[in-house]
Amino acid sequence: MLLGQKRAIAAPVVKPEGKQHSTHATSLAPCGPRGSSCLARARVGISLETHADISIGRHKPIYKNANFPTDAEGRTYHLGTKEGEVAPRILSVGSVSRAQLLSTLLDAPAPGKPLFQRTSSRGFLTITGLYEGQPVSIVSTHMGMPNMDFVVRENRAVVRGQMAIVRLGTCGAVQRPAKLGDLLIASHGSISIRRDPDYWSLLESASHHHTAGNGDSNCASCNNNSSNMNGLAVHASINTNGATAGTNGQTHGAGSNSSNCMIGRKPYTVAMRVPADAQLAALLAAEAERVVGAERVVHGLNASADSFYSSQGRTGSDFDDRNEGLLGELVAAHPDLVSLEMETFQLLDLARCSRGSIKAIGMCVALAERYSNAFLEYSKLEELEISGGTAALRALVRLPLDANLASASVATRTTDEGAGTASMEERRVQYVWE
Ligand code: R1P
Ligand code: URA
Repeated sequence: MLLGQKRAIAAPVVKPEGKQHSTHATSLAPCGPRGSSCLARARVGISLETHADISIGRHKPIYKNANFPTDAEGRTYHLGTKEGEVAPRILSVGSVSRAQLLSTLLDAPAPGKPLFQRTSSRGFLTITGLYEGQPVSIVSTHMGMPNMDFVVRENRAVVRGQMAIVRLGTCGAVQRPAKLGDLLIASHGSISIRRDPDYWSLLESASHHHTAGNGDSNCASCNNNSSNMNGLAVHASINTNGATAGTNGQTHGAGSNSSNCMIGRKPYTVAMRVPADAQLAALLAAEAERVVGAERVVHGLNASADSFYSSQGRTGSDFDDRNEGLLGELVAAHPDLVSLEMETFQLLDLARCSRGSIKAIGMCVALAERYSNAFLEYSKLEELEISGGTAALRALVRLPLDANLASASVATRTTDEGAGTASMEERRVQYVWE
C-alpha cells in the first residue's frame, strides 16, 4: 500500500509583526511505500521555498464582541482564521511540527495556489489544501483540553455546514494488547481525569481542625470555611451522577483521613464517558488497518487527563500527588481503557453538544507503555505520524457530511461591516480552495 506523501515540508518563516509571506511550493511526485522515501526527501529539504502565508507576532486588531471576539475581517481571537480559510474536514494534531509534516500529504487548494497556511499570534497553525480532491484543514491544537476547546469552538464559528474533526495525537498505552507504536482508536469514547484541588484544601482544613484541638472534625465544621462548602456542593452533584452511572463518573486515587469531610472524597475525579461518532470511528479503523495492518490497530476507551503527570498516574517525590493507585483503579473500573492523553475528551464532549453539527473521533500513536515503562524511540515517530495522518485524512474525506446543516454562529458572525446583520447569501466568502 502506498502512502503518497506529496510535498516537501515548508519550514515556517517568521516575519516581523503583522507581515504576510507567500511563495509557492514545489509539487513532488508520490513517494514510495509507507512514505519512507518521502520522509527522507522531506528531511533533506528538496524545496527550500515555503508555501506559507504566515503571520506571526503581536497583532493589534480591534476586536468587537466580548462574548465571542472577532476582528474586522471576522478572524477569531485565538486561531486567527476567518470563514473561507478552514475546511469542514479538520485533522487536529498536537504539535506544529506534526501539522507541517502531514501538510506534505496535501495538494494545493486550487490550481496555481500554494497551501493556505496561517499561524495565529497564539501559535495555532492552520493549513488548508486538498486531499483526494476534497478541502481539508490541518490544525495544530497544542496541548490540553482548554486548547482543544479553542480549536473546536473557533473552527465551528468559521465553517458552514456539518463538520468532521479527527484528532491524531500521541498517548500512553495503558494496558495490553496496546503496545508501543500502535494506533489506538477511541472507538469506545473517552472519559476525563481531573485533579481535584478541593481534596487538598479539605485535607488542610481537616488537619487544621485536628491541630486546633477540635478532635474529629466533621463536615459541619469544615463548612465554616465557605470555599470548602462550595467545593463540597459541586462535587456532591458529580458523585451523584457517577453513582447512577455505575462505574462511570467516579472519583479515584489514594486518600485517607479521619475527618468526615474526607469521606468519599478522592484526589482525582473521573467523568462519565462521552461517545465517539460511530461512522467516523468505523471509517478510521478501516483506513488505519489498511495502512498499518489490523494487528497494529487497537480499539477501546480513551482517558483525557488534565495533566501529563499527576492525573496520568506519573509519580514523583516533589509533589504530594496521591496518585500511586490511580492507573490500577482506572483499569479496574474501565476494563476497555487503552489510551491516556490530554485532549480527546474535550473534542468528543463538544461534538456531542454541537447539536449534530460536528462528528468527531480521536486516534493516537502509542508513545509510552505505562505498564512496562517503555518509551518509543523518537526517530520512529515521524513514520507513524504519516501512517496515522494518512488514515485520518482518508477517513475524513470518505465521511458524508450534510453541507446544509446550518451553523448558527457562522451565519450571524459579526464584523465591523456586517454588525451581525449580513445573511449567508449577502456576504461573499472567498474560499481558499476556489
Ligand atoms: C503530551 O506530551 C501531549 O502529547 C499528547 C497529549 O495529549 C498531550 O497533548 O498528544 P499530542 O502528541 O497530540 O500533543
Ligand atoms: N501523551 C500523553 O499525554 N501521555 C503519554 O503517556 C504519552 C503521550
